[in-house]
Amino acid sequence: PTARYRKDYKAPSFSIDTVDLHFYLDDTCTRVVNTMQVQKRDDEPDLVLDGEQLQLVQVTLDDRLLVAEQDYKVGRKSLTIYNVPAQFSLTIENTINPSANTALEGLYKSAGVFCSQCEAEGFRRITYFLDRPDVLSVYTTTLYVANKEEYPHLLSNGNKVDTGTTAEGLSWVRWHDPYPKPSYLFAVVAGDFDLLEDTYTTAEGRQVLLQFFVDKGNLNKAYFAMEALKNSMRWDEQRFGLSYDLDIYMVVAVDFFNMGAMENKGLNVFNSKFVLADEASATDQDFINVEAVIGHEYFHNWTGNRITCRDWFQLSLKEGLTVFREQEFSADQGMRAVNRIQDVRIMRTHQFEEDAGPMAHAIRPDIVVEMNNFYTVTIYNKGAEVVRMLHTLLGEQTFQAGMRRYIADNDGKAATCNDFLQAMEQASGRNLNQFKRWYSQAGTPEISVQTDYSRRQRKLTVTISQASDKPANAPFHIPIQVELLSQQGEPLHPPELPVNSVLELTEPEQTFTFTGLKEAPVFAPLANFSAPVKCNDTRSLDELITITRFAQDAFLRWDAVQQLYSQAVHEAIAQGGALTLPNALIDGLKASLTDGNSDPALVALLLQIPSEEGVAAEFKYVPVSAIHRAITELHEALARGLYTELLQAWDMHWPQATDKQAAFSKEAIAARMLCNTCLGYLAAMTDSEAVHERLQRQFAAEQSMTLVFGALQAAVHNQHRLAEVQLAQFANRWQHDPLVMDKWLAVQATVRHASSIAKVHELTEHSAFDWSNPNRVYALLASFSHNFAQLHQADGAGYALLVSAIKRLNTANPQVASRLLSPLLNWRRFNDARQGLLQQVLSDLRNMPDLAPDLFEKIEQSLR
Ligand code: B3K
Ligand code: ZN
Repeated sequence: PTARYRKDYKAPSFSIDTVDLHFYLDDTCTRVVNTMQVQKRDDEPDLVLDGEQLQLVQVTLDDRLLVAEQDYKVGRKSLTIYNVPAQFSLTIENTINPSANTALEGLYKSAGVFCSQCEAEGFRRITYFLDRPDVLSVYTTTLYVANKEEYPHLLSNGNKVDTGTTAEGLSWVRWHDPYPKPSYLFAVVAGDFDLLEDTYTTAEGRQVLLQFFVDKGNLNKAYFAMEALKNSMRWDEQRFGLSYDLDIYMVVAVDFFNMGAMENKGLNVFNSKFVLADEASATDQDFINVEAVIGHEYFHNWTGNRITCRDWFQLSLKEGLTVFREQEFSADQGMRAVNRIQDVRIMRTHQFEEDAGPMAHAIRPDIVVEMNNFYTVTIYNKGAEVVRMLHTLLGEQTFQAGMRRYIADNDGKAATCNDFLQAMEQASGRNLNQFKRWYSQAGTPEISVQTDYSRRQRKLTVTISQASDKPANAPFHIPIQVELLSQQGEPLHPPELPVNSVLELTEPEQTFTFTGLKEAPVFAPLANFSAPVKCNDTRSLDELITITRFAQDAFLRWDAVQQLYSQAVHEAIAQGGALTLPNALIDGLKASLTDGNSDPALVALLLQIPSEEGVAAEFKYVPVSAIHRAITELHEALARGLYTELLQAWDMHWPQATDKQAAFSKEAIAARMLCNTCLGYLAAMTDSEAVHERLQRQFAAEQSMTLVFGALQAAVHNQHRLAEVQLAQFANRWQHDPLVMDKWLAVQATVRHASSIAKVHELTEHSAFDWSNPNRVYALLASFSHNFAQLHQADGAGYALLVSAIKRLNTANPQVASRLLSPLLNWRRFNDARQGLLQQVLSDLRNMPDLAPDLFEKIEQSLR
C-alpha cells in the first residue's frame, strides 16, 4: 500500500459528464454495463480508470470494440485506455460477485438484500471509473432482476423514470438523478421490504415523498425515524434556510453495514440500528441517536452532496460541518446542555486520545494510505468543534451569512476547507489566517490560566498561555468564553469583558485585565467548552465549589465537578492510598439529588464519573491498575456516601420515569436518566434489600427498554447477585431481536472485572453472535476494546483476545478489523511489560499474509 499526499492534488485530466449504468443483478455474477460520456481536460493521452476486484468483459469506445493490450491494459487496480480522443463515449462491461463481498464495500448481498456502499472508494468495486470526489456526473441507472417477487423494490438515486420487462423476461426499473454527483454518492438497493410512506412540503412548496424501507414486520419501528426526518427537514429550513431539492427521499434500513449510515443522494442507506426503534426494544439514547443520524444524513444533502469535497483530504469540510449541524439540531430539540456535555465527553475521552497517539492527524490531514481509516473522531468531532469555534467567534448571524456565501459560491462544486473559510472571511470581514491553523495542525493545545487580584486597584489580571503537545505547532487562535463570579456566586460583567464573554487568545501568552471589582472574583474559563483544548487547572477547592453551585453555564458546573473527581483520582493514584472526596462535593451532590427543582438529566451527568479510558488520557504514562483501583473506589465511595439520597432520588423520579402519558417527553427522559444513574451506584450496595427490590422493580418495567436495560446494566456491572437471572431472562425475552441482543453482548463485555475476557471469548460462540455482522462484532469486541483495564491486563490476555478477532477479520472485513485495532496502537504510553506485549502483537499482525491496507497503515504508524 502506498501513501497519498494532500500537496499532490491535481485536477482530473478527464470529466465524465453522464453515466448510464445497467445492473443485471445476480447473487454471484452481477453484470454491470457502464456507458460514460467522457471529455478530455488537458493533453493527457491515456485515460486511467480505477477498478478493484472486477472481472472485465469488454470495452467499447464510440461503438468500436477495443482490443486488449493494443487499446487498453488491465492492471490490478486500474484500467488504462490508450490514446483516447478529445471527447468520446466509453462502454465498460464487467461482472462482480456480491455474495462473496464480506467487506461490505461496493455492491454486496447480505440477508437477502443487494446493497451498495461507495464512500470513500467503493464505486471502483462496481465498475471502472474516475473514482474521486471531484468528478461530478449525472447518473441514469437501470436495475434488472429475473425474479420480481424476490426483489419488489429496485432502488437507486434520484427519480424513478421508467419500468418494464425485457424480451428475455427480466423486470427492470430506471432511475435518473438530475444533480451531478461524485461516484461515492451513488447507491443501489434491491430487496423485499415493508414500506412506510409520508410526505413533506418544503418552504419552497415542493411536495416530497418520504419513504422508509425496512425489514418485513418492522414497520411500527420506523415511525419515529420518519418524524425525525420531517423534523430535520423543517429545522434546516428554519435555522439554515435550506430546503430539499428532489421530489423523493428514500431511506433503506439494512442489517449488515460497516458504519452508521450513508448519505447517498436521495437514497440514504442506514444501519438498521439507526432507524428501527420502539419503546420496548430501544433505549432513550437509541431514539436520540436515531434522530441525530437521520438529521446528519439529511443535512449532508447540502453540506456534502450539493457541495462536495474536492479530494478526500477535505473530508472534514462535509463531516465536521455536518456534525456541527447535527449537534445544533439535536440541541434545538430541547436538551442543549445535556447534549453539549455528552459531546465534550466524546472529545475528551476519544479525540484527545487519538490526537495524542500515533494516528494523530489534523482535521485536514496531509497524508493518507487507506481513506477508510480517516472517518475518525478527529475529522468528525474535532472538525465540528472547529466549526463551532467559528460560530462562537462570528456569532449566529454572521456565521449564517457565511454559510449563505459558502453555498452561493460553491453550489454544484467540489470544494475545499479553504473555500469554506474564505466565505466566512468575506461574510465577517475578519482575517482567519491564524484560525486556519486548526485545519493544518494536529494535537490538543493546553491552556494555563493565572489570576492576580489587586484590591487596591480593584483589578483582576488574568494571564492565559497556550502550549501544544506537538512542538512544531504555531500558536492557535483560541476563543475562550468566560464567566466571572463574585465569591457569593453572582455573575459579574466588568467593562473589559466583551458582550459575548469571549476572549481571543492568539499569542503564546496574553494578559487580560478587568476593573471595578470590589473583591477577588472567581474566574471560570472555557464556558460551553468554547475550544477543544485542555485546561491546566490550578483552581482551589473553594473556587471549584463556587462554580459547581453558581456558574450560569451548565458545562462549567459539570466540568468543575469533573475536576473534583479527577483531583481525587489523581491524588489516590499518586499516593497509592485510599481515595477521599471533599465533603463539600458530597454535600453538593446530596443537595442536587434531593432538590426537586434541578434538572434530573444534569444531576445524572454530574454523577457520571470519568471512565478509566478518560483518566488514562490524562497521563503521559498510564498506570493501568492504579487507575482501575481509583475508579472502583470512586464509584464505591459515591455509592456509600450518597446511599440515602440516591434511594430518595430514585423514588422521587420513578413516577415520572414510568409515566405512560409523557413517555418520550424531555422530563420523562431526564427522570429515566437519573433513575438509571442512581441504580448504577446503588447496585454496588449488594447487601441492601431496598436496592434489591428496586433493581427488580425497574427490571420488570417491560414497557421501557431504557429502564429494563438500566437495571440490567446496574446489576451486571456491579456483579450484583441478580445479574445472572436477569441476563438469562433478558436473553430469553429478546433472542429474536439481534439489535437488542447487541446490548446484552455489550453489557457483558464491559464488566470491569477480569472475568470479562473469558466471558467475551465464550460469547463469540453464542448464537446471538455472528462474525460476519459488524453490529455484532462492535457490540461484543469493540465494546470490550474500551474496557480499559481488562484490555490492558498485565498477562496480555486482553490483547490476545482482540488480536485473534482482528486476524479473523483482516481479509473478511478490513474496515471492522481496523476499528478494533485502534486501542492497541498507543503502546508507548504503557509500562515495559505491556510495551513488550503490544509490540509483539503488532509485529505479529504486520507479518500476516494479505495484511489489509487499513491495518498496515495503523501498524506502520504505531511501530515507526
Ligand atoms: N459519509 C458516511 C461515512 C462513510 C464511511 C466510509 N468508510 C456517513 C456519514 O458521515 O454520514
Ligand atoms: Zn457524515
